[in-house]
Amino acid sequence: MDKILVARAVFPDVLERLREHFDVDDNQGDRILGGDELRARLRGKRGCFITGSERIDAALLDACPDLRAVCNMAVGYNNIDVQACTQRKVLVTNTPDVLTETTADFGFALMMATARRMAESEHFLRRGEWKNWRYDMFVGPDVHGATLGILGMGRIGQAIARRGAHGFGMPVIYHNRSRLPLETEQALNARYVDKATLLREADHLVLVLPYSPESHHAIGAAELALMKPTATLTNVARGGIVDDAALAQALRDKRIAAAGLDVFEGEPKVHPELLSVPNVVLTPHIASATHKTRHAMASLAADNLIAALGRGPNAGKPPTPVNPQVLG
Ligand code: 8YV
Repeated sequence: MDKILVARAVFPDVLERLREHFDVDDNQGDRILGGDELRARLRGKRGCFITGSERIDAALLDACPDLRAVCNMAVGYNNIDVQACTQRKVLVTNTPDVLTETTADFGFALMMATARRMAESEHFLRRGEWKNWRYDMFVGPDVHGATLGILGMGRIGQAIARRGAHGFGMPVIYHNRSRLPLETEQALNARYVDKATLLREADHLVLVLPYSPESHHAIGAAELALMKPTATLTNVARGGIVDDAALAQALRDKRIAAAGLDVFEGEPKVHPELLSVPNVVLTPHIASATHKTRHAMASLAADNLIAALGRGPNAGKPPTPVNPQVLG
């Protein structure tokens, strides 16, 4: 039986299914496996089930030459050096589609909570500071009818645009590496603009682009300076796309009205300045966290691993490969 590592705690039924096919080294204690320990546990394994928290790089692959499949329980795979995997004929898989609508729900909710100052006003109430109603208490910008800006118009970006366009009457502007087909733009009430126009015109800007060296600090001081002082910024993509220090400064200076962040540079650490500014809603990377979706993500990662190592009904045909050329 092939040996695999399940690097993090996972749903018991998913683990059981993996045990039907493999000799499983699991980590249900969920202690984070650091560099050396991850390397030691991966040695001799043919496959691994990981999450966005584990890093797979060339050095690790060289130390674990038996490894043939790296299956991520996440749609984003910036934690994996895909090129190094492809060069060594290691298959990489991710979990697209199953989390699109759930993540879009959360992105939209975070944007609304940010615009309507829900966290800030809740903290005020909990501190016992609510003595009187006032006409201007926690007023903020409207969401309905405002211009929704989307940076990164993939599956999740489009699902957020749909919510804004059809539920809230929002004109949508977007910037992306490639432009959407005209029919899709029309269906989403979306207009393609350059990045500077997006920053200047959006009332609520939502980031949904993948993290890569090209998107590192795509939003920094210069970009924040282009935004409207009444605008909000929401990030449900990856930490590192936003320069958190520059954002904290912009929030403190009221350069923009507010931000909603589900992801952070160097998470689970959060920039200390972000913890002290009031006009930011902070959540611990939970955009895909519904029972159904997390289970679907884990099941899909397991399906990929089982098929990648030549087992089960889809043997040799993992459903969502990132580097399918390895299969060919
Ligand atoms: C995961 C995510 O919860 O899928 C992604 O890319 O960011 C989240 O849905 C996280 O990466 C854990 O694997």
